[in-house]
Amino acid sequence: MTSTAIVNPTGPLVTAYIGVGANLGDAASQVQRAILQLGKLPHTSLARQSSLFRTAPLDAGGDDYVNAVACIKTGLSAHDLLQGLQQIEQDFGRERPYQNAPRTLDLDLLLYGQENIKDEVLTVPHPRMMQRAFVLIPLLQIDPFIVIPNHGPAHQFAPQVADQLIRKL
Ligand code: PH2
Ligand code: MG
Ligand code: MG
Repeated sequence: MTSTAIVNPTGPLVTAYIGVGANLGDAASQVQRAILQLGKLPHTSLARQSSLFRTAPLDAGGDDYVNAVACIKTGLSAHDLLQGLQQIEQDFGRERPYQNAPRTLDLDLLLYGQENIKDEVLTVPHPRMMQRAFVLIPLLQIDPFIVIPNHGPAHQFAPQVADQLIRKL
């Protein structure tokens, strides 16, 4: 990261949730190491992480994914956090040959406090998180009562993803 703006250096940290996925290389190792890297971003600590899950690719080809969700506390703005996530993806050799191509690491900003953000680079809450078992199930594991801004309690979406293959590693 080139520069890091702190939202409010004396104020409370923001709780953010990150979706982590990989289906290229040693996916489980990459996911676990990436989660630890999240806690090394500036002004950021790792609060909780879900189990690692093996999941069937959704709207994508390639091998099964390994997915997890991490909860961090951060003083970074949402956009600086996004830059940090993209830097970690780069450090893990992420390439983007085509949309939803198999990847060594994918880090998606799911939730940033209670904020709704929509601009050219960032949409938060992540617009497809309610339809994805590989996000919802790990998210509910670490926070069963989490509420998605503008959408309500996350658990209400679980029945709609019950047909998607996911199992704890
Ligand atoms: N990510 C995608 C598309 N499809 N499927 C699974 N199971 N896990 C993912 O992380 C995933 C996906 C695009 O980011
Ligand atoms: Mg993704
Ligand atoms: Mg992504």
